[in-house]
Amino acid sequence: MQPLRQTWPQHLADLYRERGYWRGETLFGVLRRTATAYPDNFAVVGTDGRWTYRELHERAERIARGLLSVGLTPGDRVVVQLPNCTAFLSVVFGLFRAGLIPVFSLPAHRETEIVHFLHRAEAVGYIVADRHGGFDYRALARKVKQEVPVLRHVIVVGEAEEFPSLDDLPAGDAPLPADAAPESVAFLQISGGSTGLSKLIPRTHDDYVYSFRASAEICGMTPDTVYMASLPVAHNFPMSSPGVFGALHAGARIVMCPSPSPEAAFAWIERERVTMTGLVPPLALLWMQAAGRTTSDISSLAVLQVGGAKFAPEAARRVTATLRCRLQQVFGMAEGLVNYTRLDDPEDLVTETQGRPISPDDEILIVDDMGQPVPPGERGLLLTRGPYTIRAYHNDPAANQRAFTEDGYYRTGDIVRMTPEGYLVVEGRAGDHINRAGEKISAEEIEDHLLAHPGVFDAAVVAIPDPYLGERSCAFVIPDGPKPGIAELKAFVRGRGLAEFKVPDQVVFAESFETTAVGKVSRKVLRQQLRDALLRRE
Ligand code: J2J
Repeated sequence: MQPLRQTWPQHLADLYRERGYWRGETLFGVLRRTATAYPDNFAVVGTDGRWTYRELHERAERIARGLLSVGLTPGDRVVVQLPNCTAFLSVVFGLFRAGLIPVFSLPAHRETEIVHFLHRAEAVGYIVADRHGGFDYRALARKVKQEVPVLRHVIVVGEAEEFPSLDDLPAGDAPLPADAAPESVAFLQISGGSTGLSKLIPRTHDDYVYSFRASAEICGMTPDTVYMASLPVAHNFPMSSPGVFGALHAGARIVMCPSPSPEAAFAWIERERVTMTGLVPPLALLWMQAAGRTTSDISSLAVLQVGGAKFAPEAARRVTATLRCRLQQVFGMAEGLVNYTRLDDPEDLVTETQGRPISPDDEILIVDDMGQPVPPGERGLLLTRGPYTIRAYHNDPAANQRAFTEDGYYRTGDIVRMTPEGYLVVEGRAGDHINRAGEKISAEEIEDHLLAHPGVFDAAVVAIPDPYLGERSCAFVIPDGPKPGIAELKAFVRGRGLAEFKVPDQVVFAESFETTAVGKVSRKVLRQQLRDALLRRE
């Protein structure tokens, strides 16, 4: 099995400890601490229950014992695919307590993605919900199990059918292992991925705990905060910026909202007196629209975070008037760096920038195509390194070569500029992915699926600006023989077992792709040309 590793140069690791960023606390240690400090406070509420900190802690320990007694062993990797529910936390903290390594996938992922995660992580376990959002995850688990024979343990939360169910795990009296080393990898997060399939991101206890502890401080979280996870909680934003983990650190209450639709979410806000939540820009627009005609009392909401994709300043300016709360912009990435506008920042900074980094030791470089720093205030590519930004992906030397500089900076692929106040403004992106309502889609991955269709000679997938989604995906297709139907092409991509958000929104047929005098143009240039031509026509 490929070892899990994430290493910073020794002198920096020493510095991060000396400055108090890395405090040697593990993820489970965070829950143990708050469960000791606030045993009777509610930790989490969702459609499947309401537990105090003491109960959550007990449940996590029970699950840890159960997982070890069915034969999982510390260090094993387990893909977790659960919707927003209280069990998400007991399962994930149970895994942490048992020294097992969660691999976080989203409810939208399907066979192709799950099989990829299982292979890449060499996972032997897969924990799923029974059903959610009209989809049966047990059926998915059956397919996946056939394709991945090394998958030994499928565990279902809810009605398990032929699988073992979470509730029926043996009580087990196996001793639980000692706490993990804080510098060890705690879990694998999934990258947005601009080339090919998603990469796996190893995050350590030390670095991740720092990122959400500092985030909780920046966002003023206290035991009185009621944080609602509106976006899928396995995503890095609602998990850690400051998200549910930040809320657990602060002893706050977590509301697991099963759907981000305004109707569902507003009802939860009223019922639980939610004070803070996070959204992607298209949802923020929907919520603003719905706020005028809702009968729910959402007056408890004090802070709305918006991130994952660029929030237009015009929309940002309307948040406070429509939702009667403060806006906080969040520009982050699962690889590490997270920027926030601060709660006491002047209006212009909050509406026009995407914030500044969490840490004084987040290093930011803005460079041109040659890797040279641009003059202050000019646009360039954002490179970063720091106390919670990874130095390497898991088991992917080619991606590591591309994504990190020799001196350890992560190439974010984002084009940004820095204001005189030191705040970042996201201006665009160099990488070829589509940021569809905060979901990142790799152009290359979808092109590969289209090329598998017998009626497709060539395909190029590009991002097209979209008033609602921010960006939508458009596939340019050169047919091989008679044109396939658009619906058929979409069904074909869907049939390859992909998350629905990856199915092209638009398909445009072309006779050929332009080539330059030199010969075949690069994919990158081609995608740019196609996008520009389409936008000129529209
Ligand atoms: C423009 N682009 C943004 C923003 C992310 C907090 C918040 C978001 C994520 C996330 C996260 C943006 N404006 N406000 O992990 O902890 C785009 C950038 C970035 C990429 C990362 C968190 N906020 N983006 O979105 O790993 O292109 O993380 O590099 O999914 O989203 O995507 P992801």
